[in-house]
Amino acid sequence: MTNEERVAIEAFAREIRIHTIRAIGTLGVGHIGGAMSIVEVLAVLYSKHLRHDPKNPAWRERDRLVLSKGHAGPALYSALALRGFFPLDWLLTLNQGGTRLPSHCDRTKTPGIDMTTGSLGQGLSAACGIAYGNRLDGLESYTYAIIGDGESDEGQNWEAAMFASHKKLDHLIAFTDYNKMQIDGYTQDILDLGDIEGKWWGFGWRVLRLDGHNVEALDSAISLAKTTRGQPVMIIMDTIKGKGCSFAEGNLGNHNMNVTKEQMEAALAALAGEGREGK
Ligand SMILES: Cc1ncc(C[n+]2csc(CCOP(=O)(O)OP(=O)(O)O)c2C)c(N)n1
Repeated sequence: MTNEERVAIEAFAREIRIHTIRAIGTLGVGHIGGAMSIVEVLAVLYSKHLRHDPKNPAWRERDRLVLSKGHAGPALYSALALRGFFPLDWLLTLNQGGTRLPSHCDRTKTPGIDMTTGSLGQGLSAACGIAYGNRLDGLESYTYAIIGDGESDEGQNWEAAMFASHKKLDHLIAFTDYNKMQIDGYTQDILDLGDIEGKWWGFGWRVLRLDGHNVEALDSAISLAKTTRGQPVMIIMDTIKGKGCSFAEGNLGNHNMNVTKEQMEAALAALAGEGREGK
């Protein structure tokens, strides 16, 4: 990745954060923590890897994304709006009456959303079905899925894991947003995932691990994943829940939190400052 590319993707990530914080802050409540931790992967996917056409969201040859942790929808909506799938001002209608942007992803409401999610544990199975179906249809499209670490406590993921490797779904690339937290505490305390890399490896997946806020590492891993043949790929992203949002980062209560106008404005000012300094 060139330096210019890195700077552009990091700027895109900052914009995703800004719009997501503004959308949730305008509503006054929302899933800020788990939205912030997937910002960089969304920025890299929508800048470089995920084939899409904002003017034709249903383009048959597109790549698909299943955001299985559907409560992080607001971050994906910001990425989609910035890419031109719909006007940016839709973001300020988040989860309000008549909106096309519900708190959790709904493929029947929002252009660019490929799968309805929110009931945790189901998205990877859906992604397997999409990847398998696309292969049967002779499409070269990749299917991406993002699952949470808390969500990984759900047994259905492991059935999907077995299915994907059994069917050699090499156009399926999944990410675990390993931010170590879930709704009511640390994943380690609720239901520990133990050797998470070993588990995916044992289920027959190629496993990569990286800092999920490093856009260069994400870009290299996704490139490598796309060249993998004969098995699906799991990219475990070490992330920070609430990353880059002053009132949420480091706060164990950041899963679905109330946001005051002052908190929102302070967070937006900090991000604008980073942008000016070129951080
Ligand atoms: C089947 C199901 N059970 C419970 C919930 C409630 N819930 C919403 S988010 C969440 C925690 C998810 O944790 P994680 O996957 O780690 O997401 P993140 O911390 O990254 O936001 C839970 C239990 C749900 N949405 N679906």
